Amino acid sequence: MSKVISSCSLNCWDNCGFEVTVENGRVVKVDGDKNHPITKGKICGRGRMLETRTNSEERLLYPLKKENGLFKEISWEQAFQEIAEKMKGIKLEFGPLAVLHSHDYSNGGLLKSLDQRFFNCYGGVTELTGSICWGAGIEAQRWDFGNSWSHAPEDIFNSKHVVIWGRNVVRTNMHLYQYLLEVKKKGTKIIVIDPISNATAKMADHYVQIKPGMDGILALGIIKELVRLNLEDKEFINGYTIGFSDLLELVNSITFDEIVERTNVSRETISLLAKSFADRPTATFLGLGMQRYTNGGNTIRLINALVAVSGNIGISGGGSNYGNLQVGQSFDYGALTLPQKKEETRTFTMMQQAKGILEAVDPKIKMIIVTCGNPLTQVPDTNLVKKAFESVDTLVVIDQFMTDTAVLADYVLPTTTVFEEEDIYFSSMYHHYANYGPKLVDPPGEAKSDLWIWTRLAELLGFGEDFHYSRREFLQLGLGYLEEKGITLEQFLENNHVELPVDHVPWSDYRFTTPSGKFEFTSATAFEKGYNGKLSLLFPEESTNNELLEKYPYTLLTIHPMRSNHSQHYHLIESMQQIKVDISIDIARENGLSENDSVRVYNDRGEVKGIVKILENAHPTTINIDEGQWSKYGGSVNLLTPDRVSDNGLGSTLYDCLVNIEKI
Ligand SMILES: Nc1nc2c(c(=O)[nH]1)N[C@H]1C(S)=C(S)[C@@H](COP(=O)(O)OP(=O)(O)OC[C@H]3O[C@@H](n4cnc5c(=O)[nH]c(N)nc54)[C@H](O)[C@@H]3O)O[C@H]1N2
Ligand SMILES: Nc1nc2c(c(=O)[nH]1)N[C@H]1C(S)=C(S)[C@@H](COP(=O)(O)OP(=O)(O)OC[C@H]3O[C@@H](n4cnc5c(=O)[nH]c(N)nc54)[C@H](O)[C@@H]3O)O[C@H]1N2
Ligand code: SF4
Ligand SMILES: [Mo]
Repeated sequence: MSKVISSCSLNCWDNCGFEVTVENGRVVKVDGDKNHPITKGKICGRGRMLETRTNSEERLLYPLKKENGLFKEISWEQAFQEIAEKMKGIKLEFGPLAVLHSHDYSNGGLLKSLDQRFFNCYGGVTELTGSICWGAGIEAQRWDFGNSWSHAPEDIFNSKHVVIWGRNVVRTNMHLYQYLLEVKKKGTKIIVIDPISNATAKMADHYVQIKPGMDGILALGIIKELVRLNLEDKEFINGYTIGFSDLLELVNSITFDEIVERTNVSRETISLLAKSFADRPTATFLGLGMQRYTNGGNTIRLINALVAVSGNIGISGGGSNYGNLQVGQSFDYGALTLPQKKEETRTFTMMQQAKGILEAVDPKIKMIIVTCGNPLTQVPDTNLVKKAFESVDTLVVIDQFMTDTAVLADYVLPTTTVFEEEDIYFSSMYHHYANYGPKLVDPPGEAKSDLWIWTRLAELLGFGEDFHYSRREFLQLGLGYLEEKGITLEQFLENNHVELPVDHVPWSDYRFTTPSGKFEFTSATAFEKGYNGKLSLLFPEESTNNELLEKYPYTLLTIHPMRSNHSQHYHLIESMQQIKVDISIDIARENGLSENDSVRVYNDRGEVKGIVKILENAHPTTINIDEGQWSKYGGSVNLLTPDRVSDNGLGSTLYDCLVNIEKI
């Protein structure tokens, strides 16, 4: 028996260090690495269950080919010959863009990006842009600051106030929760802004219940109050920003009464929030909740504007903390993915990949290859996604399990889990430590790593030399400029985790990477992209549409499940294999519903059925169904969600979704 330090691979804020027990060539237990500086030995059930995922009887063990509607096992040799043959033919007849690479980011390994190397060397396929996850917010940060960078986790000890805005910390970011518990003890005031009084709200000093999608209007209200009280940071505004007069114009275009009506947040609370922001330093931790609306980009920008006006940018204990892209930006993706090899490009947005597939001409999509993603469950408007993925000649899915997407495939290729391959893991969401994960056990059956699959296919397609590197050589390529800063692969092997050289307090020199070099209330980048660049009054699309509201009066949130990472754990936890429909007390009363009643939730896009759970304290119009459910257990909730893109073009509008409910 041995205990080895490794890493979580799941797409999560926390990127935990693991201590994995291996016995007789088998992973038997996953615990936390007590020496990890941020995650300190604590991990969640999803991480622990990577043991169950690895040892599961349901793992895919052999390459599969669908014939007459049934899967049959084939050899790797046959799978590669047939797939390579098709890829050659498609390239010759239609060009490489007739292949679509559909993916998400379910594994945080550095070498997972080698799929892009493969597709670039093939000639450049149709790729996905934007992000269902956080695209609207990332684009907002780029417009305002020039980049999306966060403060180091420990900087929270310098904050007088901490605002958790649309982030479900207890569920999704457990180590931030640990920090909240610590700073609360020493007197830091914690504010949670969320339509649902979640577990984080319960420990907060103030819980602010907001109408879904109205956070930008609330931020504007707080700015209005700061200005009224003469509490804005004039030095920062005058010295280091542009566009403040545009913002003031917007502030003056709306009354406090209208703000209260739109947000359902009281005038007193707006005043309290203004005073908390002015009593610096105040740290704002933005989640992804309020940017998954049609107005999501503008919402995040208005919150940034509030953080700027209150003088909380570039100071220790402050910040508008969203994604921490400086983590991923530390690595040399160019060296790994070889973008210069691309001969042609075409992009679909991640949200509207289904429309992209169905509407593509010149060339049409002939083949889709899916890696690190499960679009049939995770991408909005499932019925349309299904139609699109069924419409192509060849669908290849690389996965560990027979997911809803894999079920539709013509070829399913079985791949490894985190403990069966060596990699370096990081998350560009929160802290800036990257973890080394060694290969601990052999994969079951004939499952092979994604890299092995790309390498064999590359050989058959004539660019094998681009893959003639060992994993360690690839890791070294990815470390790129880090080696110049003294960070080497050897350090990862010796220390298990390495601190990346990033700013702990971003923008402390007030030199922003925007076109003007200043914080931009009015964005030149946006203007260059064809938007007007000004902050504006924007509202969610569906919940402000009166005609739609008559048919579908409730807002459906589809937040992340506690015990599963998206779709990755449902099939392993029996108690999760039923849809739970969380409803506000008001909706229960209006519809005569009680706990455990069976209900149907529906709109024009689809319906799902589930069992009622009544939320103790939620905005009166709110329903929630956790995302990620498999179709065999009644999912996916994306049967109901819209595929509209966010206002800045790159995010999703998953929570901008009206539904109705009825007892069945
Ligand atoms: N347990 C678990 N943890 C995870 C994941 C998982 O699947 N399971 N996934 C990981 C990934 S990929 C991501 S992106 C992160 C996401 O982590 P979070 O940012 O926490 O994302 P959500 O689950 O969408 O929850 C967001 C919160 O926003 C609230 N919300 C919804 N609409 C609004 C609104 O209009 N205004 C405000 N103020 N709040 C709103 C919801 O009620 C919820 O409390 O979690 C990561 N961690
Ligand atoms: N309604 C609704 N939909 C959502 C969300 C929401 O809040 N509400 N959240 C969105 C967000 S934030 C995100 S990030 C996405 C996540 O969407 P996805 O990333 O598609 O979801 P996952 O279920 O995490 O993983 C997808 C698949 O990757 C496989 N996989 C894991 N590791 C590997 C690997 O190493 N190689 C390969 N080839 N496959 C692997 C898993 O087995 C799984 O089947 O979902 C989005 N969809
Ligand atoms: S899922 Fe997140 S919190 Fe859980 S072990 Fe993995 S990185 Fe840590
Ligand atoms: Mo995500």
